Amino acid sequence: MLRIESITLREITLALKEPFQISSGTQSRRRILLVELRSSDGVEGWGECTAGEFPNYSPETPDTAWLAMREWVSPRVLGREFAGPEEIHPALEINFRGHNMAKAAVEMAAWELAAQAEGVSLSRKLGGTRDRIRVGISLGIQASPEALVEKARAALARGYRKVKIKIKPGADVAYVRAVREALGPEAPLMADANNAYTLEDTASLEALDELGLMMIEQPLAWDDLLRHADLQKRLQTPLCIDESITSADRAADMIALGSGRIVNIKAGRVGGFRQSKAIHDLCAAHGIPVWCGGMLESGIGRAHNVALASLPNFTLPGDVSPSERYWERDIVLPEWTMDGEGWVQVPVDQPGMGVQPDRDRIEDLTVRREDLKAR
Ligand code: OSB
Ligand code: MG
Repeated sequence: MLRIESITLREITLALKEPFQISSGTQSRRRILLVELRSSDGVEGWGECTAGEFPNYSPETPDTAWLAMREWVSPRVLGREFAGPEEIHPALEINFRGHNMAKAAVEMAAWELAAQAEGVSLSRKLGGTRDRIRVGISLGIQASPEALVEKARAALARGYRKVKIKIKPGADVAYVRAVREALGPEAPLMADANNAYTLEDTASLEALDELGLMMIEQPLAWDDLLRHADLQKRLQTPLCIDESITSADRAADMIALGSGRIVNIKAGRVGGFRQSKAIHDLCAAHGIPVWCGGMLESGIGRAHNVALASLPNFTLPGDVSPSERYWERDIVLPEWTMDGEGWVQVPVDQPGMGVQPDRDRIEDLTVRREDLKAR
């Protein structure tokens, strides 16, 4: 039985080591919402909201998520008895549209709380089977092809097993081709357009099709599946869908339409771990590989991603880079590390997510806080 007595919302700001540019904008810092659940037995569960500062990836932002968590998510969760965390997402879906990242932050913290209460790792609580996961890096748009080549070369030397190159019109074919030529035909490269193209301007995408990419991620509109299916018929390279898959039903639509052959699962985008597991299972049944995406999370959201990526059909390296790739100093102890072959260990021998929130540091960084309690 799961009964949540209180939810603490906090906002912190963390400066990125370097600005991260995607086709729809640049960010130099993350405004991060953390949620801390407490059960009637005094067990805690932490979660992180993945909404970006501006609604250029999904419609949510830290401010809309804060409002949604306070006004609509918390009242449905606080003081209620759930048989387990899998009952939370259905309760949040009744006559409550959207706000997936707000819902997910609380739902995922409830899975963490349940894992802590049972003394099992979050990985195993979710059905994870791996002891370590392979990871890649997502490289933002650079000032020149030469600058990108140096970043990609350094990433492979560091051990990353997949190099994702952000692209936009004007920074696409020449950039990716330069990396392919410099790093050779075997280098595990992919491109992510974050919706920068339309079916009317596919020349760049057709040129990218010649460069032996593992996949091209979400070239078309953020909520599109039909046009992606048209595009996939014209390309050899598998399309990977990110933004458009907001639920297990949308993943089923992708499979039925042939909109893509690979899925990037971000638990925040789909409303939490229950939907992530459903998408994982559906894709496994259809022979569709999945990998764990990222939203430049702090060590808390990262812990949840590591646990999710330990499920069996996460067969491709995820955007789950170690703490050092993002921050001078993370907010968990220990920080997330990666070895020289691109492995991140899954903490399966400890209860819950396997890292400790650095409370003193989080307290110092907190700029806004609200305590919500069961009535
Ligand atoms: O499309 O995957 C994306 C970051 C912000 C918004 C969208 C995306 C990303 C990333 C980050 O690629 C990957 C990471 O967390 O390392
Ligand atoms: Mg993406």
